[in-house]
Amino acid sequence: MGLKALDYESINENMKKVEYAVRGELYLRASQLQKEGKKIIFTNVGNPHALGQMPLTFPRQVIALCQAPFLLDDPNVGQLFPPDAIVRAKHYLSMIGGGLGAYSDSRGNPGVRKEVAEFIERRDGYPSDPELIYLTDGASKGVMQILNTIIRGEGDGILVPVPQYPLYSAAIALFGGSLVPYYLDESSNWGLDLNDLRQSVARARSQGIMVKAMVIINPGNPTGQCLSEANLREILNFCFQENLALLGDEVYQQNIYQDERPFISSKKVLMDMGPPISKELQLISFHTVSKGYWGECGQRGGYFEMTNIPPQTVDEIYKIASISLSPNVPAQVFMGLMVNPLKPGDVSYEQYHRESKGILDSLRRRARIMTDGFNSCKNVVCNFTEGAMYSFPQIQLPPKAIETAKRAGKEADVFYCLKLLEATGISTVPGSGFGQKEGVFHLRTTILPPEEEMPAIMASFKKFNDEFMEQYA
Ligand code: DCS
Repeated sequence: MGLKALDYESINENMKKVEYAVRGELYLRASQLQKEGKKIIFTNVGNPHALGQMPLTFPRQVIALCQAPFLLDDPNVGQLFPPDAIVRAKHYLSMIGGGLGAYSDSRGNPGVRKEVAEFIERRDGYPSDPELIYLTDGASKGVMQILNTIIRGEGDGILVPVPQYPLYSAAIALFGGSLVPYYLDESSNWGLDLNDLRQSVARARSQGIMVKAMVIINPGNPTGQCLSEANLREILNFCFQENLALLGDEVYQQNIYQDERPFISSKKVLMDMGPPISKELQLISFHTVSKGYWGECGQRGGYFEMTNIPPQTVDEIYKIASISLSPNVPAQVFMGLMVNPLKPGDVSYEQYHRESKGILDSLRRRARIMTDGFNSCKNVVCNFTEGAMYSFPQIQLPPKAIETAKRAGKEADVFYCLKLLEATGISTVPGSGFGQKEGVFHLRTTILPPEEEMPAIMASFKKFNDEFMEQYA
């Protein structure tokens, strides 16, 4: 008898090529240790609520009312919910029609898409068309939809930063395309070197790959850098010259921990540049409710905005989205609330402002504690986390450690991270999961553990690291 359809030997080969380190060997071992009763600090995923961050009160009040609309008819509703939450819940319920239990349009609810467009207009100072905004189940689904649209086969290349968030490498592998790496320069705070970029494109073309698009992650994951306006301009010009679409992953746009370079969107820089580029360059920008001070990862809300994409392509993307019927509807309400937040004077504004500022201020302090902590360790150097949610220190492993790892059949950074996990319970992701230059090692940790626990975590890291470095000196 021949192979069955779902026998391992006969399944989609592209699936087997996919690697996703954020939930890889380290994570599995950490879960195992946790089951055995060890206290694990899960800093492998940017999942704020899992590490104790409290949800913002106001959006949860609104969503609670949307989920249980009969509460709105309860005479006591005003004792449990503030008036602005009640008004907002009624607003979404009337906009959504069938309530949260009904499928929406496959692009998302038109009213929420209009709120997203208004947010983009306020942010960038340029018009945004709700018809070109699609709501998605987290930014991940949007990224996958777009990569699926671009990639026809192995001959299609996507420029991806290294280090990168492995959603990109994984999705490109799954769709059977070619990842074309460009390296971020650690010594210039993970800046982007245009010459290196040009060489990457030339090399790929000489191998017969048609480079079609470039991904940027701003602020960076895992690298934490914030791109300057000048840098974005260079990138856009480069894409224009090389005829590449730009995929702007801007999910960390609220997560900024320095004041010199406030977040500026690719869309705004593109529009500022004026024609012809502003009318021609194809840009897709992604956003989510999972990050920022929301951190509502489990709700799975996201959107992408399409700029200069031909209507026929927009329709094809719609058609494919329709196969999944509808993005999460509760998440669409979260997205509406995120892009259309409370204003000064609203009854719940003060609390909302206090909560969101509290989270961002604390993240800023944690970014500092973490970077300084890493830089105080032997053989560890770390760029400051300017944005996003991660630290990505370089671990300068001694040759003896690299040798020992090799004998154990492990990448050296995996070896180090496993030892760290066993000794301290700190669960990180080895740099090899994101890509790094040959012979250079890193780990990624989130800056999300509770602030009051941070000094102890860093002290325990330092103790482990410095002993490790002694041992393998
Ligand atoms: N883009 C980037 C750069 C991300 O870091 C993430 C999530 C996403 C997109 C997708 O997020 P959502 O699908 O939730 O909107 N970051 C992962 C990470 O590195 N740790 O946690 C999740």
